[in-house]
Amino acid sequence: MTPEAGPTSAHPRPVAVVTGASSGIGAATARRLAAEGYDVVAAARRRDRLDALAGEVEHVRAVTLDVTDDASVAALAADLPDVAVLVNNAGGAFGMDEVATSDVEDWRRMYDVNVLGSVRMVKALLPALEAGAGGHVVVTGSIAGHLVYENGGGYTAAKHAEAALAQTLRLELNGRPVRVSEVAPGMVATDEFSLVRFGGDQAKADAVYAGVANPLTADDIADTIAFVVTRPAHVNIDLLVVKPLAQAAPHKVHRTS
Ligand code: 8X3
Repeated sequence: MTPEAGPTSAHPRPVAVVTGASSGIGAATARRLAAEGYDVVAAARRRDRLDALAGEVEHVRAVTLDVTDDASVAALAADLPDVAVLVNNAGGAFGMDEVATSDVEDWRRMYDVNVLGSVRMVKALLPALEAGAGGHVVVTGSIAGHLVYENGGGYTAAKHAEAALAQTLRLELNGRPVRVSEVAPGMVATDEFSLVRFGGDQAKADAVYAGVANPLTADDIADTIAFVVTRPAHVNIDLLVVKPLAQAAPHKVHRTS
């Protein structure tokens, strides 16, 4: 399932599907997996961004996908009979509020895109992941899936559920040729994660990373995902938690100013 030699007509590139590939970690992962020898299906809602990525990077193709829509997921799966890697990366945080004042709709949206989006993709692609040489499901989780923090209830709950999904899937697929891994990043400075979380408030988004010498980048996480999927087929990395040196815990971040 890992590209071991250059692709030939007898050994075409294995397919990697990356959701949420229009920006941030997803886009970086699409680029990196193409460089690692995969034929990458870069999937997301924003087709213009995907087309730009596919136009720029060889072996990346754009597919419009909304992971919250059953029909959209089914349409993607219909064209993919053999998939080596599925990176369930689509997701995000909406809102930063105490439970008492939080918006239930934010909780619902976070559960839908982070958790149910991954469930839909796994259900739809499992036959393709079991085809050929077998496959690998990677969940882009978060430290928020393993710890909680004030004002993060809806997001930490969704990310805990994603971690539970990965663990459950690993149990249920035992004995079948599909690896299951979770990569759980801490603070990653991307263009959109915090901006979306704070509803477009750039000042609040910038404050998340203020004074932090070197937050992780999307490429750091793409590098980690590439490492996980390029291990030999019998090696299953269950979980990798990745934080910048400056971050000891979600709430314990060294800032120089
Ligand atoms: C992003 C990390 O600390 O904002 O998943 O929850 S955190």
